[in-house]
Amino acid sequence: MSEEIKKNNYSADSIQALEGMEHVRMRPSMYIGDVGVRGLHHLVYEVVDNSIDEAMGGHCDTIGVAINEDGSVTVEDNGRGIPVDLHKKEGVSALEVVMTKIGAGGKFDKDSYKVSGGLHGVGVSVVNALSVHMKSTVFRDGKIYEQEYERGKAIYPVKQIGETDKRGTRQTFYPDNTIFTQTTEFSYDTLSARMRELSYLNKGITITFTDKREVDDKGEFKVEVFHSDEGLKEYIRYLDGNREPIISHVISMDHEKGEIPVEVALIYNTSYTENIFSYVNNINTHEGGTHLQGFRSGLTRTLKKYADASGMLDKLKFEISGDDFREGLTAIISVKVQEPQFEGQTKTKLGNREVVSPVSQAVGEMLENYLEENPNDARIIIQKVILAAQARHAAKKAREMVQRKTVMGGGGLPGKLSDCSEQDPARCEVYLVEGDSAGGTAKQGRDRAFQAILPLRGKILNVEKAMHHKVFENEEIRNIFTALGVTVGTAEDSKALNLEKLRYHKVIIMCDADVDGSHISTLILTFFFRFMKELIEEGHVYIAAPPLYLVKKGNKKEYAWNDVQRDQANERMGGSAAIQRYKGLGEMNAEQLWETTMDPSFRTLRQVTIDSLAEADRVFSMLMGDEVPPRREFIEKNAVYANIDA
Ligand code: 0RA
Repeated sequence: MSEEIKKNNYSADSIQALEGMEHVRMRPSMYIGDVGVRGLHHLVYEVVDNSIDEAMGGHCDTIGVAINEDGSVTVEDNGRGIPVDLHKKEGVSALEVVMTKIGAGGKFDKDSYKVSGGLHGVGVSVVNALSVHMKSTVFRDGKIYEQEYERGKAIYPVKQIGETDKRGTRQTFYPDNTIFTQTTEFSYDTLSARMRELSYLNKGITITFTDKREVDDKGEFKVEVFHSDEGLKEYIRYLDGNREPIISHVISMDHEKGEIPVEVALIYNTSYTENIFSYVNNINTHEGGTHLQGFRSGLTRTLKKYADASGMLDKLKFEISGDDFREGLTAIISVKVQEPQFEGQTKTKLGNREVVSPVSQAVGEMLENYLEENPNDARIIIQKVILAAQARHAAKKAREMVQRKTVMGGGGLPGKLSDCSEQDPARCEVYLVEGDSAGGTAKQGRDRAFQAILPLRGKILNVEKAMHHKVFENEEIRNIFTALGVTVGTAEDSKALNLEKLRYHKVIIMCDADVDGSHISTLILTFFFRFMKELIEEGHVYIAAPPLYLVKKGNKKEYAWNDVQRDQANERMGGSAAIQRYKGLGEMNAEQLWETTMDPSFRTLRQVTIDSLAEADRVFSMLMGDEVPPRREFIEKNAVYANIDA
């Protein structure tokens, strides 16, 4: 038994422990963020985190994660096993303390690598409290121990159930549907993406992910094995796999400087987008912070110094800005911080000042070495930076045009917009509709009090492949900006978006329910993702779901969104009903469009959310990039719904 556990006065705390667990059940959002889809998946991350910690401490190398047939989740590692010895004062095992006491998780191992992070690190007892049933199995000292819990309470003391030569910990939990009222169903894609991410962030560990809810044609479960020997270097290759690199290697480094482990990898590609993903203690810091600041300053300082010395900037008439060094850059930065201070709206911004300088120095050294050793690549990077500076000036002019129209233009709303009469943005919604004809139907069908319609002409510009000034020159895109009322950003920060003036709190993409329609939705989403990310992050973006079929017999009619619904409707009508397949929105009349897709009391909207920025970026770069075959296949299989929660 290690020191810390002895220090704690458990007997005095035993009643409090129960209160703590009750508190978790009363206010779950305080511990896991929310009780929706995100919070549900957070339970798995919490349990996996504990095994990752054991691995990072050098005590295990394999973690198994499984969604079981009954919908529960099992996480197993080959670590030392959570101690089960009896605590004299408390009269219960260390395992029971860990499982049933809030704030006990992992902390009792002083030598542990454990670093606590944001929402994570709340402890496995929180998962236990929010599960109808949980079972811990420990393989330790040649024996197998077990304990089970219901809604966080042990139902029997730890018992030995057998002998083994295995070592490790296995945790199985079944989330409580009275807490997670929306759903208790785990998403394969969400968990798989996170396990992949974790394997890149923690090189050397093998994570096996199995879904036992279904079997394939061969009667086998879906299994994925994630393992990365090269960590972030490989992660960059994975993320940028659909982009074309302009330099010969991924630039990377991995070292500890002044107590803070820093890992960085980056590459430059032919695109015009900047993609930097930052992590603290394996948590994606969406809002950036001091580590990102250190990264940027190290990158700018080193490249600028090299460029100045090279003489390549001599003829340049423009100042080069920080942004220019990051066009076509994909980078990942991962730091481990003992006591992270998380700030910002979503608590995903690192505040620790002491992180800036070590990261900046590490990045500087890494780049200096690379540029030195690869002069050809160095020249290519600097050329790209110069081009970016030139394009930025062109883009600035184009943007100012949009700005003038948006801010000053008096009757500056696009002519094609049919606005609503309501003034309060919180109650207003705008439908972005594919094509002028469907736009006309939507205009007739809508409730003009609060629903605005903006028809978009066919395919909008693919922003993934266009230079920024082209984006701002594009009429459809300008129409979207002006209709939404948001300003585009400033010279200092071209991507800073001002959402305060947003004229509609629901922005609804309405396209045909076919491959072309989903391609157009994807184009619009790509535009939002690259230029109005906050709009998605703040939950303003939705996808409308028009029906696929009208099933009609006599004066009975029903709509169907899939084949099963269609057949059921037909059966309800006694069979042989007339079935109309809608090939597009245009085939519906105004009344039908209203009652199926626009009437708030009946329609289903799919809110667009981003689980993982990195995965979303990869998917968009694939969907919109040059590699056609994977795109076709992906769109046909998933439409645009890969990153969308129903
Ligand atoms: C603290 C001490 C010891 C093991 C662990 C924590 C531990 C916790 C978890 C959580 C999931 N898997 C885990 N594996 C190990 C034991 C220290 C020792 O044996 O000396």
